[in-house]
Amino acid sequence: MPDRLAVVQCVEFFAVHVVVVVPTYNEAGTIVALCEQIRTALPDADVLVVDDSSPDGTAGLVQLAGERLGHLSVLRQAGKGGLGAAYRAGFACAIESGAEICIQIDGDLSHDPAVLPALVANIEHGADLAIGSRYVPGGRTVDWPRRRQALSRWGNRYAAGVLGLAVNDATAGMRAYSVTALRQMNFETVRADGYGFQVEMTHRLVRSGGKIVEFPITFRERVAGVSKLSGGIVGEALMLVARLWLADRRGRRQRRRSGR
Ligand SMILES: Nc1nc2c(ncn2[C@@H]2O[C@H](COP(=O)(O)OP(=O)(O)OP(=O)(O)O)[C@@H](O)[C@H]2O)c(=O)[nH]1
Ligand SMILES: [Mg+2]
Repeated sequence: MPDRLAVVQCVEFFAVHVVVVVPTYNEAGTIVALCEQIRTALPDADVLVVDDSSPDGTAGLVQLAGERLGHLSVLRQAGKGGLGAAYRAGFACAIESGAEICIQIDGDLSHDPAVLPALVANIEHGADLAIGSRYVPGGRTVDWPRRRQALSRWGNRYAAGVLGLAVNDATAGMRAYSVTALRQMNFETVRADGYGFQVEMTHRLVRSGGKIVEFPITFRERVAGVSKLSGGIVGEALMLVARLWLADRRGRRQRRRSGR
């Protein structure tokens, strides 16, 4: 069972180095507004957009916005490599720049940046991972088609049930990690590339004894652009849960044999 902390509601001023990592592939319709909203929510944070050479020119828009907003840069990847690869590269870059807290947020305005200070506050109060959760009381999903909602709900139940994660929204894309926890869990070796990345990261954090807080958020359907969800990504996540379950079982057996 993950160690549970009470959710911190009040937001205070902080002096830690926060980097907000935004993975993008063809998010030209929303990325500038998102960066502006992040700047308003967290005026002192650095924003790092990790773009996989989006054909719609997302990276160029970020560069222009960076000249106006400051503390906003773009990490250009050679081609579409998946969400996991983008986050691994973004976290590594953020940590190298001295980040103490790394935040994840989608580039399509599905997540409200106004919640970011609350996520940071929860890390500052001792959590290793603060999740912006759709599936705790107060959390919800707006305007998502029923089929998409069902996939997300049942995907979460499957992952949490099979792996015993005791987390309500293990696939959530809006999160904050303490860099200490990221280092301890060797995030560079996380293998999943699609949405399974969130599940594999959650699993690692739980297994390493990390403290998790889930904070309620409202998730909205994207306002522009198209979804990158594919059958391959869902398949990868299903296989991933099976792989992690087997690894857990192997670990339990080895510990029993060695009497630990
Ligand atoms: N760099 C990078 N970003 C990606 C890739 N795939 C998805 N993303 C970004 O990851 C974030 C989440 O992806 P979405 O397609 O919005 O996923 P979703 O929110 O589950 O699905 P929809 O909102 O229905 O599209 C968005 O900012 C995407 O642009 C990728 O291969 N590389
Ligand atoms: Mg989205």
